[in-house]
Amino acid sequence: MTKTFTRRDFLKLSGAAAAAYAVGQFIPPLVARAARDNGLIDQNGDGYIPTMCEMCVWRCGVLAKVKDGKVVKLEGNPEHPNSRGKLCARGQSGLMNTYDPDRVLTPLIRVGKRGEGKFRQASWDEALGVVASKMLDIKQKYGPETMLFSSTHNISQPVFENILYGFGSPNYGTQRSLCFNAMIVANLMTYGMEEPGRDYSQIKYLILTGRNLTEAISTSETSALMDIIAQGAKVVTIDPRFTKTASKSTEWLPIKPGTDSAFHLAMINVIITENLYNKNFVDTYTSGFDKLAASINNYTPDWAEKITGIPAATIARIAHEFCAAGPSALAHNGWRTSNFLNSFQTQRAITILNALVGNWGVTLHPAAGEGAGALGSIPQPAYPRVTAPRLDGVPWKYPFVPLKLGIFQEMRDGALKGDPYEAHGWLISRQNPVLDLPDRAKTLELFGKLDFIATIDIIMNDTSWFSDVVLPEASYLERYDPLNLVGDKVFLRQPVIEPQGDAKSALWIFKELGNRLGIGDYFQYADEKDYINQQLKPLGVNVDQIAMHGYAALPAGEAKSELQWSTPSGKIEIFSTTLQKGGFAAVPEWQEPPQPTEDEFYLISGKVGQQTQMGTQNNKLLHKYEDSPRIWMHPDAASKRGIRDWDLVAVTSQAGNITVPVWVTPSIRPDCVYMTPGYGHLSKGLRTGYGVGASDSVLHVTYTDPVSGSQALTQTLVTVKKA
Ligand SMILES: Nc1nc2c(c(=O)[nH]1)N[C@H]1C(S)=C(S)[C@@H](COP(=O)(O)OP(=O)(O)OC[C@H]3O[C@@H](n4cnc5c(=O)[nH]c(N)nc54)[C@H](O)[C@@H]3O)O[C@H]1N2
Ligand SMILES: Nc1nc2c(c(=O)[nH]1)N[C@H]1C(S)=C(S)[C@@H](COP(=O)(O)OP(=O)(O)OC[C@H]3O[C@@H](n4cnc5c(=O)[nH]c(N)nc54)[C@H](O)[C@@H]3O)O[C@H]1N2
Ligand code: SF4
Ligand SMILES: [Mo]
Repeated sequence: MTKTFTRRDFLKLSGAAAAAYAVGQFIPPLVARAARDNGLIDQNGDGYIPTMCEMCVWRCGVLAKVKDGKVVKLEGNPEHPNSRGKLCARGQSGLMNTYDPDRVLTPLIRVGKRGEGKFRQASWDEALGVVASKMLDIKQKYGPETMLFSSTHNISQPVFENILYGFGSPNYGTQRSLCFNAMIVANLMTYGMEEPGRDYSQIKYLILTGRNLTEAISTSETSALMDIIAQGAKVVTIDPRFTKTASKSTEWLPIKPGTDSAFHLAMINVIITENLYNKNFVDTYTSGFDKLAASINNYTPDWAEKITGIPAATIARIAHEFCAAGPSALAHNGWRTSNFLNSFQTQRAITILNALVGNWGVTLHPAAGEGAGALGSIPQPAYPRVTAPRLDGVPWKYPFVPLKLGIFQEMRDGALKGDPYEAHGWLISRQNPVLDLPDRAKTLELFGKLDFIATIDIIMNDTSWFSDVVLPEASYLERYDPLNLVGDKVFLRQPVIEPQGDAKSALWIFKELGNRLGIGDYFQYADEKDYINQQLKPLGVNVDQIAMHGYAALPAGEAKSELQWSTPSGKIEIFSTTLQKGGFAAVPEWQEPPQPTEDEFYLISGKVGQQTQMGTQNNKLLHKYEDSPRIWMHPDAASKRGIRDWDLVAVTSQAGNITVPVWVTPSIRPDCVYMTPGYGHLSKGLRTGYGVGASDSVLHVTYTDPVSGSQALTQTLVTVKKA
């Protein structure tokens, strides 16, 4: 983490800058303008400009040190609540996101065979013209629904959505079903909200089920976890791997994958049969407790011990400790909860455990109101009505998957099978489906069938590599984006250097493409600053006025009632009538996952602190030899197969096979192997990342949970043999 940069330092610095703001000759015009208007840099053009990180979705506050028209250092902005003056390793390495020698800096049009990597440079006018005419061609010949669109969470995403909904396609793939569908749908069914907020300051007892907070970072939550550990809170980590979070916990339970719901059901059994629950809370604020009580008799700790590998006495003890902490306890419902087809049951059991200790209003709260209503919106017409069914089967095959979440892997499979119709084109923005979807061969097969693929990215990622047109976005240090809401403030991303080459902001790209598609009415802003000024209008400030500190405060929102839930009964639904109507288990139940044979392992995927998803492996500052990804294997499993540390092994699943070196380590159960995702790039346009490691997406079999639409990432079984 970086040195602490105090608010005083910042004010001192900006005061000094304001005193002498003549603009030096090296300063690019965009930044020079900001400097002139706001006094952010001194006469040599040097200074700190506040903006936001985009090395991951937390968008911590950054103070970018600019010298001679170049960014030379990124510091945390102490005024930002997520980072509070700190940046993680990825945030610190953000310079290389901008200065990566493999950046795509002009629009590219494919000249060789698809996937051969031969492109020619083109002007924006030509490239956008090609994209628009191909898309309109597809619309005219086959219908707008045969164009696929996809993008992963980012702040210009609502503007991207104007392209697809304005164009008239219902087929939109986001990361959500690969990430948190099981958690969100379970929360909706139980609490009537997507994700409650957590108040760490109140937590004395925390159960983390497959939530690796110290590596799979959520800045504010990760530091809050460290704070409560320092203050003596008990933390129980349930994970088949000894993660860094496990190492910081009071207790690590190396559970057998896919059996978490058995563990939680047994906790519920103990809590109910021994009357440990908060009767007053349960009677007043929940519905269906009796039906739960009648359903858990068989789920004893002895029963769960055989399934989970966790001793019955440990399960019973944890149930007791959890209830003893009362409302100061929290069972965390995780984030990437897409592990098994039964993960939805795990999620429901977790929501119910929280209800049983009555922690609502103490450690759990309604999510803070986003305050979005306080910002101005950009006018736009209503979207055209779409009658075509969605390729992902939502809602016609998957009635409980919210339309907004969708099922990305099913959209791909529907398009590939032509069920209910074939797809012809794909427009991708800020996403890497070649690596993020399970079963890479299938994704590439679909790529092979499509008439047209275009990608908007900053580098030649694997998806760009297989595209017909690549449109280069300016990096996050080179552009404006729509405002980002965090708590009671809106934060500004502003360019700290001029875009390199011909790269452009997403706001510019989407508007220009929209105009060429004949849907310009969805993009009623003159330029990026005008977009932000329209957002800021109700606050009575403009972008130049907030540039100095990089944020604006929002008026206080209405306080939300703590004890209200938007469920059919208005209570926390332990028994879900909605699930019952859909023919699904209305109280959580045990559903047995597939078992590995003697020969097989569960394949575990999981984040590491120094990389983000599938997108940062080409960053030279993050790429180190010791990070060279190996597959983890327990010493017992290795010696049984005559495998030693660093041996190359062939890993095979029903979907594919790869070769990787082994790390023999007791940090994993003997029936599991683990791989870091995001390696094994196919694009030779990534000169640092290419040739490093292998991709677990080659091995993942596509399994979709029928209730939530989650892809079950740990459900894939593999064999491992010496290569
Ligand atoms: N540094 C960094 N931080 C990130 C990200 C990143 O890419 N890099 N990505 C962000 C995103 S998008 C997300 S979704 C979150 C993910 O946050 P998490 O969900 O916490 O992270 P993961 O590493 O995906 O998975 C967590 C753990 O689940 C374990 N696991 C797998 N199968 C099972 C099982 O059956 N039972 C149990 N109990 N555990 C199991 C894995 O061993 C792994 O340690 O992280 C966010 N933060
Ligand atoms: N095997 C395996 N698969 C997984 C997971 C796993 O743990 N293991 N995790 C799942 C989860 S939780 C998630 S959230 C998804 C994430 O997977 P994706 O949704 O694909 O997210 P990223 O890998 O972050 O890809 C983002 C792309 O954005 C590009 N990019 C970066 N900055 C910019 C920018 O400023 N502008 C533009 N236009 N592009 C930019 C990067 O180059 C990268 O190609 O993967 C899922 N798939
Ligand atoms: S957590 Fe790290 S990578 Fe993510 S926004 Fe914050 S500093 Fe950047
Ligand atoms: Mo995610």
